[in-house]
Amino acid sequence: MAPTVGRGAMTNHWSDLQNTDVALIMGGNPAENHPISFRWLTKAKERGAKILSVDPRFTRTSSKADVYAQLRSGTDIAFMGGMIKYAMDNELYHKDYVVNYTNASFIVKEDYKFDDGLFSGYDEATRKYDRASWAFETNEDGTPKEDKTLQHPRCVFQIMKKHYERYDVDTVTSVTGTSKEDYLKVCETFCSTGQVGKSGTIMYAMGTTQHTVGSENVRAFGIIQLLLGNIGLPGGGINAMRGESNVQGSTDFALLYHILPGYVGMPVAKDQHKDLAAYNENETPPSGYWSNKPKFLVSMLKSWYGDRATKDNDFLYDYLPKGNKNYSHINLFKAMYNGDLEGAFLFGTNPVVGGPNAGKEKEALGNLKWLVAVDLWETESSAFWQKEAGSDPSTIGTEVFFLPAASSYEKEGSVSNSSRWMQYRWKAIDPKGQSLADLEIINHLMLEIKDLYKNENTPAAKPINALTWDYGKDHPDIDLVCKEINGYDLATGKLLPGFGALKDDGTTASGNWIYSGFYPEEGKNRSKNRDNKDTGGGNFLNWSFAWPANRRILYNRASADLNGKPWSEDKKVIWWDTVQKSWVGYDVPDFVPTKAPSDEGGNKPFIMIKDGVGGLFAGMNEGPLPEHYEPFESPVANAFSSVELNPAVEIHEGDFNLKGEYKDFPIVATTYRVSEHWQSGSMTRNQEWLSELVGHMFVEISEELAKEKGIKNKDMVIVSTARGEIEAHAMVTKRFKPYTIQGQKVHHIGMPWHFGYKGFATGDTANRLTPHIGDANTTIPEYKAFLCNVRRAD
Ligand SMILES: Nc1nc2c(c(=O)[nH]1)N[C@H]1C(S)=C(S)[C@@H](COP(=O)(O)OP(=O)(O)OC[C@H]3O[C@@H](n4cnc5c(=O)[nH]c(N)nc54)[C@H](O)[C@@H]3O)O[C@H]1N2
Ligand SMILES: Nc1nc2c(c(=O)[nH]1)N[C@H]1C(S)=C(S)[C@@H](COP(=O)(O)OP(=O)(O)OC[C@H]3O[C@@H](n4cnc5c(=O)[nH]c(N)nc54)[C@H](O)[C@@H]3O)O[C@H]1N2
Ligand SMILES: [Mo]
Repeated sequence: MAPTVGRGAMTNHWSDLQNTDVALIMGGNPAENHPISFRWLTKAKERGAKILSVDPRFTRTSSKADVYAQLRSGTDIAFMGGMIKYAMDNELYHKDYVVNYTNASFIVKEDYKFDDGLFSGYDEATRKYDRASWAFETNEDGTPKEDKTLQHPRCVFQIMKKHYERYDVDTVTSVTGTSKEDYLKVCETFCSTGQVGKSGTIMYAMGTTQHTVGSENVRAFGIIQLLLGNIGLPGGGINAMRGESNVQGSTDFALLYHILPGYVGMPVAKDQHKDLAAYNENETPPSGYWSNKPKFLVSMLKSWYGDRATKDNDFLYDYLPKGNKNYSHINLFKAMYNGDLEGAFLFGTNPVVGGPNAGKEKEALGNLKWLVAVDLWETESSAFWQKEAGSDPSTIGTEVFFLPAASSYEKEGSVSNSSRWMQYRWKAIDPKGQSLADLEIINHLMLEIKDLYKNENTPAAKPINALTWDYGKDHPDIDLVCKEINGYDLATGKLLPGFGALKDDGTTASGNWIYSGFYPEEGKNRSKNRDNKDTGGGNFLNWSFAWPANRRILYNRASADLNGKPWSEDKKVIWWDTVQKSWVGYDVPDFVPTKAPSDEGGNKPFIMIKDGVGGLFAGMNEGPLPEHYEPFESPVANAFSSVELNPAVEIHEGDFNLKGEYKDFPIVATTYRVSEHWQSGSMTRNQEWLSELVGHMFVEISEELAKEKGIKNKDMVIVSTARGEIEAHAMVTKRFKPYTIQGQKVHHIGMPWHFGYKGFATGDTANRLTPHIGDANTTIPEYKAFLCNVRRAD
């Protein structure tokens, strides 16, 4: 795992937003997409806090902001790189925090180089980096060499300073298209939170991540927050506003292809992961909390395979799928398109509307032999073969099965929100017709599969036969599932008190270590906790269960100084109590509670990270420091180097991902959400009242572009890209403005992606336009920046 701060979750939490002094909202539009956040931001504003909105389009969030800064889609690293430089040049960073709680003082190896957009170790043929030269020089005991004065030319601080020298205000704003005045106002206001006694939060979502540089966008946030000393403090942090109601829970439970539950890495490498011993040796860091990883993995295997998993058989580690393939959405659909997949389950997903280059993804579905759709409605995806969908059913051989699913109100279970809170929800009404809860569907399915394979001894059958699956035959008992996730002491049969009790010898079981402790032997399922009393500092410790260990603010040890005293009275969370000899305060300490500041490692607050400090310099697939690259399709050449596209991005060539050139497609386009619709629209375009509120597909066009093209408000227009064309109503608006980018006028448009042909509110699908290319670390598609053209539809 990359030693970064802030994962795909909030480091802090929704109600903590009330504690902030400045909220930088960049790459997200919470007023419309996460409206509850404004309950807390409004409280912060009443205390005098400032809101900054950085978005290519003036949104409802921007309308509530003190400063709005416009930027061209896909240029956030330029924007943040300039802010990092601003903070360093003007010495606005929190010096004590930077020196002691980050790797600013670490000495980087002599071989490290950065030259014209490329870091040392790049292999052009594979588009991959060898990271060896990005390592730190080490002392004899293996710890990094340091220069606490931050003067050494190869210390991280100086390397960063040099790296961002090129990100001066003129260059940055010529790339982003932001007015210099707005840009400086944002930098000045946000960097004011580097002062002791102040804290600033960064709130982001898909405007940040849906780029070929999405992960590095988040890294740039990490760097500025570490420089300003904002990580671990109330009102601080990096706060990923998650999307689907349970997307947090589903990633926690390994919906992503490259992880096991609780963010334990999948075994992928042939040699390093060939058996449990090899995996443990290569994947267990010598220090930091991840040094417990073998306990998490073995306990997970015990929960899957029960008594069949023994020390002698490596706890059946061998049954975990292995292989170094990228099974992201983009790659799965490419495989489907190429005919490499026989069948697929669409479990609550509608890719014909929501997938990148959706026209091609629709074609790809036609290459399947069978497709199972589990959904509340028949969607554009499960009905992709119909004439109505523009298909010729006589040419499609895919057999489609539809399983009606129960909606969230018709079943019980938990969802985990962005704050990492696991909240139980109870059933309100019985499911309609034949629809079943997903858990029921999975249970039936798994029992059938086990029955099918029970007499087989093939490699595919073995893990299925070994799996313990005993939640009940007709109706699974959800309480048993909850308890399995929490985990048991197998010797006593008692529920575990938390992940601290997990062992790697096969005597404990837990389905997901980060949730261990939510259902202890004493007391009840803590995700059902509903005490809405503020237990101090804006935390509500008795409302739901927050992973890990009911902790609300991650890295909260960093809110106190080297001696364990809060940096300021206003921003205290936990502190060292010299009488009780323990960390106490408003939150569950993100630290060993009895480890004194003077103990070995007692002032290393980032316990998940090997070195115990925040990573300003940290290895990602495209380098140790965020560097600006242009999107896959861009209107200008990269002003920072001669490397145009993120050099570590996997390029998908062929007709699945045609690339548009500036001469044909000179306009920058982005896609986003509206309050009135939800995602691919199945949930909202099937509701009359929401359909009436936003009834048609539309595209937002600036007054200037409308004038140039002779387009009036409500005219039908055609938006085209190298991938396809769609028709939409023009919404001529002041919310977009043309940019001046490197001296050249560039138009920018935007549109929602909620539409399809089903339901009451129908319209063309924006994703027929979007490219099929993803970020270099996560492969999230670049939905937010591409090139198009616009013309009247007559
Ligand atoms: N009503 C409603 N709420 C939702 C959803 C919904 O469909 N409807 N979906 C949910 C889901 S799954 C998710 S993931 C979240 C998404 O939440 P958000 O990320 O807030 O959603 P978007 O509207 O896609 O994008 C946010 C903003 O990013 C801006 N943007 C585009 N490109 C860039 C860029 O390069 N840089 C910057 N700084 N900004 C850019 C867009 O103009 C847009 O205003 O919302 C969730 N909430
Ligand atoms: N251009 C563009 N495209 C995007 C984005 C963007 O910003 N721009 N955002 C992307 C993002 S962030 C996301 S999350 C994806 C979402 O993409 P999808 O997940 O494909 O879209 P949804 O509409 O959320 O699909 C959910 C489906 O689940 C069904 N459903 C609802 N509740 C249940 C249930 O309890 N059980 C089952 N089985 N089904 C249920 C709904 O009816 C719906 O059809 O889209 C992505 N696509
Ligand atoms: Mo999402």
